[in-house]
Amino acid sequence: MSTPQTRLGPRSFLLAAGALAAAFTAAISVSGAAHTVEAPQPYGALPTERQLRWEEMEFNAFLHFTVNTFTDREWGNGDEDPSLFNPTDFQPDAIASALAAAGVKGVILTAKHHDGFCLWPTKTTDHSIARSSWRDGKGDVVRDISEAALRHGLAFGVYLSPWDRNSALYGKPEYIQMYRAQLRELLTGYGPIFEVWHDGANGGDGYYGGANEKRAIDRRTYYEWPATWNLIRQLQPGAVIFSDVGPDIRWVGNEKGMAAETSWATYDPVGEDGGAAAPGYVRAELNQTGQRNASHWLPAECDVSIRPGWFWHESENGKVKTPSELFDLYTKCVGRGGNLLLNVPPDRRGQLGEADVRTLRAFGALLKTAFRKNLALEAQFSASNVRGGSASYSPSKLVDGDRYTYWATDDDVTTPELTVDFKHDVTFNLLRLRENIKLGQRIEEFAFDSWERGQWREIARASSIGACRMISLDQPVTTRKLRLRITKSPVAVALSELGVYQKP
Ligand code: FUL
Repeated sequence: MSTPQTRLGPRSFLLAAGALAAAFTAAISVSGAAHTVEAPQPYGALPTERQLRWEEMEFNAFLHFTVNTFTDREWGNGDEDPSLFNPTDFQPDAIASALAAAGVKGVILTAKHHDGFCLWPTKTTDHSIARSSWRDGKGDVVRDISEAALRHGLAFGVYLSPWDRNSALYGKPEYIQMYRAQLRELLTGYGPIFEVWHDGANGGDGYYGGANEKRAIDRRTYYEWPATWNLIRQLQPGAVIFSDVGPDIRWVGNEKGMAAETSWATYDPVGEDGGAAAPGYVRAELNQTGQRNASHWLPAECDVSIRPGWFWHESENGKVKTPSELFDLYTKCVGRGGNLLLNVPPDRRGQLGEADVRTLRAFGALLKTAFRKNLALEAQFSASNVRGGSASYSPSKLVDGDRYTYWATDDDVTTPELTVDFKHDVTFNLLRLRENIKLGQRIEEFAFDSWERGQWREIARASSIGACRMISLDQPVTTRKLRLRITKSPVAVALSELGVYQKP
């Protein structure tokens, strides 16, 4: 008896081969399709979820407001009479609305500055708003600002100065308990907190409950920071913690509102003596640049005031920064991978000054106009390499408005080029790039060229990219074609945005 196989004639074989071929073609098109090309491996230190949310904010505001507003000082001594705090016409909604108009995403209030005066009715000390004449001691500025922020779509954060020049306990272990109790009140009583801010000014002269002396503390050990940060994690797991050394966000190392030209998001802070670092005890010059290939994702926040001082002073009413000065800072901070924290101090009425509000509104309008139209949206891209030839990693991802979809190259292609053909002449003076930072900070150097008189001319060259890199050109460029060259990267690229803009 013959077996079934031996009964197959030549015609059946052809049919089978055809079916096999069809199956094979299907397999090819599946493997060429989006999901089967493996994503690049992440590189180096990576941001946490809470850091990603913070990176997406880019621009936040600071409100410095306390007894100093009424004494015309920058640092109160701690012996101020609480009744001094008495805003005549506090308007939290007007403040929040002016900040929102500027494009701010979150607002951080000085709940307590170095003078120790608490802007909420704390149970930890009677040096607070409860003893002020304002609203017969029944007011709560933390509550009012946090609620106004919510109404205007802004996230809310708190600044709680570790240094307290009022407290008799400062310098003793008991003060740390008091500081943590204050944090507990702030982090449990006022809704979600997006950022907790610890400044680095620590110890020195003060009132200290009447002792009027100098109290030095060891900035590395006194505050037992890790335990305090754990408490914050427990109470507000979504909040990022800012200080000179993180653990989530690092101070940029200056108060000018700008990061260094090359500023890495990765950083391992170094103490003044070259050993362990702590808030108030760090090599600030390194904070400006971060470090390539450090072991922590620790992006920079650039704090700066819209006026010379952090608090409101009548004498500085004519010294408010202009919208174009703010735009310049924005490109040197947000455009170097940092977040801008712009301080706008309320005055003795409890409102922002007229000039400050004008600047905020004009700056917001300037931002909107500058980024209204990405000229690359209608351009045609051609890349020297696309990962696995897959549509999932095509350069079209650079203009889809999503920070986490990206143009990627094959693993062995680390210096690709991308040509952007606008199909007609366009004029621009501002370029923006983003990496998909979920895969780390990858690219080390890149350059842009414009097509002029039949050849490429280099118009910019820079280094770190990360969450955002802006290139502001001194002269506008008019061209039909732009080329991006990645000139140094240890691994395949994962770029998520290319923006080409004409700022007015
Ligand atoms: C510093 C403080 O000493 C200033 O008064 C201000 O609050 C600034 C933002 O942080 O450490």
